[in-house]
Amino acid sequence: MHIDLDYFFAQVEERENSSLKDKPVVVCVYSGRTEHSGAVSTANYIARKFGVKSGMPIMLAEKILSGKDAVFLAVNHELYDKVSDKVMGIINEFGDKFEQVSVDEAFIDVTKRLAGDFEKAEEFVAEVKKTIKSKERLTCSVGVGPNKLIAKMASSFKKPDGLTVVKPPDVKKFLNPMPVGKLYGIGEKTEEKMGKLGVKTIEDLARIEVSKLIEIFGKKLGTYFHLAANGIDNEPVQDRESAESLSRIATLKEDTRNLESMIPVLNRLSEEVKVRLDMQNLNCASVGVITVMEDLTLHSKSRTLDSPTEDIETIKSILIELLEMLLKDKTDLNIRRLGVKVSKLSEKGKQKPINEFFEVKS
Ligand code: DCP
Ligand code: CA
Ligand code: CA
Repeated sequence: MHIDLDYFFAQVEERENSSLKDKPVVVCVYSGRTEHSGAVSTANYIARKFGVKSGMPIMLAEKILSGKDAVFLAVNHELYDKVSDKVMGIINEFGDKFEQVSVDEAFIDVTKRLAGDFEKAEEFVAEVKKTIKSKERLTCSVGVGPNKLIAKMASSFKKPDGLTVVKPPDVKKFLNPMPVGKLYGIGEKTEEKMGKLGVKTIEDLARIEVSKLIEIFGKKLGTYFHLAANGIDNEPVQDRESAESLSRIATLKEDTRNLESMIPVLNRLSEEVKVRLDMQNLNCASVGVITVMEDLTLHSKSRTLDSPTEDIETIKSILIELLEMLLKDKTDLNIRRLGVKVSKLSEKGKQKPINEFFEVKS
């Protein structure tokens, strides 16, 4: 099952402020160069109806929505991260296995829970949606399929507040008519290249010999395209975030060098990170403090521990020490944003860090 929250940043803003309801809402990343420069992060479905899209210049969105009583807001990542954590906690409860893939989406493996019976999916999803709606007042779109690829494509099939169940015998019927650009992993450029080969739909792609695809796209991609177009995907739902680190960052009320005033912020961020560690049954062997100074330069300090810890008090006291050291190193600048990062993550009870595989051996 793949769950993706609808127009996430904008939906959270609507939830926080009921006066936004029924108006076009555009969430923006302002670059600061001029008052209107920057890009659209996302927009609610009312704004989308007029043609506003993620990534579009803010000025263009303003033009499209002029006279439409639209509301433009700056992104508030701290809020979205907090809401995301809550929703992910809920989703986690519904899965045999849980894998968060971005701020607003996750896979859960529900094979055991539903005893492999697709007939049970609809009712189960209704329960998931109802819980997210009642606890967090948000809607999401859900896809159910025999593997991650199909579930992911199914969740974007019907939005917002959608549900699409693709049973194993229907996989081909689901994929075949779609434009090849809808296949997960195929971007505009690849779609164009495929178009030139006469491949327009996923069915066209599925019919091409794998050897020919390998010739054109190389072994890894060629094989992937062949399998994906045929609905085959054997990637398991990874029972934790595949992240190598977890971090949280906050903007201080005012720029400061006062350690005492930053300690409560450090403590709060540590607790947020700790929730994430617990959710995934992880501990950490490295703790770090991150700072963004008033001149927007980034400075950090971290410490590797002798043995992994999950103890919040240990983490908090190390962070205070690190911040003190950092302040001594950088004597001239005020701190604007403060963050906490834990890494060298490992599953509790196991010794190996999960990122060991990726580490460059010297
Ligand atoms: N996002 C962004 N810039 C982009 C795409 C996305 O800042 N180019 C942010 C804002 C989105 C969030 O990530 O709210 C999640 O991205 P999605 O692609 O899932 O898009 P939405 O949730 O906004 O909309 P949808 O209802 O289509 O899922
Ligand atoms: Ca989304
Ligand atoms: Ca998403």
